[in-house]
Amino acid sequence: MKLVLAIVHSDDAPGLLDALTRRGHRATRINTAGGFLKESNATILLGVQDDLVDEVLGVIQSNCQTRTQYVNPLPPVMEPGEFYMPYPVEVQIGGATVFVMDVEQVVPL
Ligand code: 2BA
Repeated sequence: MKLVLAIVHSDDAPGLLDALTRRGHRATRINTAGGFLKESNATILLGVQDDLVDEVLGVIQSNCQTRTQYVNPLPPVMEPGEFYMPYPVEVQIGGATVFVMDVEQVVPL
């Protein structure tokens, strides 16, 4: 068994969970936030049989869009008299960031 951990955009999470559960996959959503943008995202956890991992990855891929966002970078450390003109930087977010890990044991207590 594998643990699939997918970090997705909050707007994509409800549709993704519907698509996964419709196909009989079990999933848990945790509301999380990105370390860089500090914006809400969602982390979806799935315990998946090895032969179903590719199917799950396909469902994630078809339900999660890539987005472009502009952020203002943190200003650099300035010396007195120096001038800094901030300008927005484009970042590409997701589809999804997915980690697939081996599961040693599942213990339903
Ligand atoms: P954030 O950390 O808020 O990052 C949002 C997007 O900002 C990233 O999109 C990436 O395009 C950009 N970005 C992140 N760190 C950057 C940096 N140091 N310099 C320049 N640009 C940077 P994604 O790569 O698609 O990541 C989306 C979200 O997935 C991330 O939100 C974070 O919550 C999670 N994530 C991505 N890679 C991760 C990793 N290796 N470990 C843990 N979480 C990760």
